[in-house]
Amino acid sequence: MTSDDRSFLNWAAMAIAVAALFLGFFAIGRVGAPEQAAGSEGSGTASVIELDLGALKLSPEHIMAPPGQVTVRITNTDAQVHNLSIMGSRTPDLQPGDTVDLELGELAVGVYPMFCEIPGHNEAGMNGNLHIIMNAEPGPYTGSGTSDGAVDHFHGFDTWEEMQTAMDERALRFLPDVEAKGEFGGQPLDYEMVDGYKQFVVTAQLADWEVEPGRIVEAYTYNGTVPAPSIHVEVGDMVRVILKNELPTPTTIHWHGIRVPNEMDGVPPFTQAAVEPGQEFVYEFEALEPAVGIYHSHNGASQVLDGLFGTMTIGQMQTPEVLLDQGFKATPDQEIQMTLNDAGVIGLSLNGKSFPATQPYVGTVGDTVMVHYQNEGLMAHPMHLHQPLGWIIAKDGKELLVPIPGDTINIAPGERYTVLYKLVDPGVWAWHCHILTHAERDDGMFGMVTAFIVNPA
Ligand SMILES: [Cu+2]
Repeated sequence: MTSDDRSFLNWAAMAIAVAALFLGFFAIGRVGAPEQAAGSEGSGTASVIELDLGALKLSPEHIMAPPGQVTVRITNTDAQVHNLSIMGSRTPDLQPGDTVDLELGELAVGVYPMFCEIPGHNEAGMNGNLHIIMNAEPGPYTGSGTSDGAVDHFHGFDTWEEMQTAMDERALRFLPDVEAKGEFGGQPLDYEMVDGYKQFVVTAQLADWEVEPGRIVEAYTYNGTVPAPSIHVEVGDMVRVILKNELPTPTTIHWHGIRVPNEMDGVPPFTQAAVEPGQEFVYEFEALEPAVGIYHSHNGASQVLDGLFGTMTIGQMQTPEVLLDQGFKATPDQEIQMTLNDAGVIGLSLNGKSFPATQPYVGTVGDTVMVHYQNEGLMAHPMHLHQPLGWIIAKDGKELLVPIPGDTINIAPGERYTVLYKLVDPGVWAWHCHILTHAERDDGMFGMVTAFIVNPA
């Protein structure tokens, strides 16, 4: 069901074509490419900016600094606990009166969202942006890097040519840079047959995870990857999952969207005690019904957001008859799990990777592609694949009585949507969240963006 072989063969041919396509899309009006467009390298500037966490509000909401080393000095001036997340770096939870320095490392020109991760606080407006602007004075953002409040058409670049060059260069890192993407998570997890059970071993462990080239975070993982390895079984299988906890904190596994006995549901302290560091817990259940599910920690939101999530599917979803009549194949040419996240150390990401490190997908005109979207983040994300029309065939693993068309499909936290796409036209088709600030910054595409490369038949 994978297209690994074909996609591998296609790479050499496609890389050049893709580079040409992206250039074609973005190069209009491009003039000489100034070296300094990316901004930060070797600038040697170090900035410290002060920021207060007030009552569900950042003060100031927008701050700025020049490219280089950036530290934000954060004080909780409110009466309740807050924290702050920027670019996947996060403060600990700050008690009233606490001050902490959040070191962000070397930042290039761009706009970086920042928000409090305490549930509900971001939604209540506790967010803002860090603007990295050429020659800016560290401090509150004044709109242009100057103090006159003028509109910043070039987003901190001196000219539109420099801005466009930075955007193009960022986009072009996507495909030519396949080598730099590092490991992808979500690979199939092998099992052993033991006593009539399909027995899987899942080790909860800290691991360095490269979210995008050069941005390596200390993630909470199952078996070292984000997402965790994917578990697949058939209806009627007896399933045993041995959870080994090598984390510094207690954890559990909850089988989201999967029918299990109550004592296997992974919710401490109701159904089990939390599995302490160094301990094991054995989950056993019969796979009673088809499912498109998730397995994740149920012991603290941050464990999930920081990477403790993976997919678990039971059985095989069928192409509905009504879509066979429209040229969809009964058996999809490939099946893709696409897990969304937007917080924790992982941040805005598709399958644990942020553009340009996201995995490109490759197919051929005429292919039928089945995609299972799952959302493990804190916000809803309307996922949009350019060009092919998608048909939603299942919601939360249950087949719809009538498929619904959708080129943009909003997926709330915890939801799963199964969508069939028919690849109809060749090209490089962008595939991204349509909350535009989840997909593009002032210096180009980032976060929840990938592409489907469709080769001619
Ligand atoms: Cu989004």
